[in-house]
Amino acid sequence: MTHCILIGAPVDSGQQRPGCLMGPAAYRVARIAEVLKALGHTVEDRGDVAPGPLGQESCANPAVHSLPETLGWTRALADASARAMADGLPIFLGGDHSLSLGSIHGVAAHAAAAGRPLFVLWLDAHSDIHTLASTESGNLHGTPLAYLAGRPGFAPFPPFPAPVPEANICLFGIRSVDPAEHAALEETEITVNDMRVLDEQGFAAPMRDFLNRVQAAGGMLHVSLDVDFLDPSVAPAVGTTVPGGATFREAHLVCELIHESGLMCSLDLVELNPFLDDRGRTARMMVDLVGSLMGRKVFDRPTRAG
Ligand code: Z70
Ligand code: MN
Ligand code: MN
Ligand code: MN
Repeated sequence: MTHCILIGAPVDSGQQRPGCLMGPAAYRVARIAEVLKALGHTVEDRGDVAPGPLGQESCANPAVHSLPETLGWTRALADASARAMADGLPIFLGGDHSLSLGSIHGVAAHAAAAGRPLFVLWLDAHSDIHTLASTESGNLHGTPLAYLAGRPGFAPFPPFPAPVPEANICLFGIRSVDPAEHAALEETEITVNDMRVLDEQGFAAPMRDFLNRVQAAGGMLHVSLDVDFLDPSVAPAVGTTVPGGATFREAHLVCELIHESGLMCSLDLVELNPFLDDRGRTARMMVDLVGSLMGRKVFDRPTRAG
């Protein structure tokens, strides 16, 4: 039994297709709290976070937009996240992926204070490892991984409390990488399980490899689940659809493996744009995956060791 803390993060400033701000409401309508309670968990809904006050910050890259808004969200979410980590397992209901600049900030502060290594699993079509200098779209939802890895160029942002070592980061399912991101990834130790790797090796073995490493290190695991990790045929409600994503079954398997590991301490649900949904099916799909992440299974049986 886990104490689950729902935190609405209606962030829409990290990209340019309005609608992600409706995400928290859609998850509640899709009965996320009831699904968690039916699995035996306790649930505390802390409502939606309010963005912090707007400053006047700017940066050298003229493409970057909505920087003060995203900074306001980052500060407010970092604070809400650190407080929730002390009380249970926070589930951030997004909101675009720039919310992770704040959610993981708070998680990292908590892990550092607890003296435990933090690991981050990025389930996404994109690598989200732009810096403020390298982004061409100027969409800050493409930057959180660089921020949490402690890469330079985030001057207007609060310093990241304890950068996550590259060896503790795993990208999973990616299939859309910009040239600057490609160059950045090539010089890191970040584990890159792109779709080529998963097509060849399957989803289970690379996932078990990573989870085993987290376990061996006594680590805490943050999972950041972008809707576009999924194939658009099962999850159409995203701004940028990228073909070739995880199927219904592959995504559920990943979630079941994460649950069995018992390692997940915090979760982001990001990029749901309910304005683009088809009768709520993407919201329901995401809530269904949260069910698997939190213990729903068809049969309770000993699982094959990895
Ligand atoms: C591209 C950029 C992105 C969505 C992340 C895409 C970023 N690399 N898009 N998630 N939907 O604009 O920086
Ligand atoms: Mn993303
Ligand atoms: Mn994405
Ligand atoms: Mn984009």
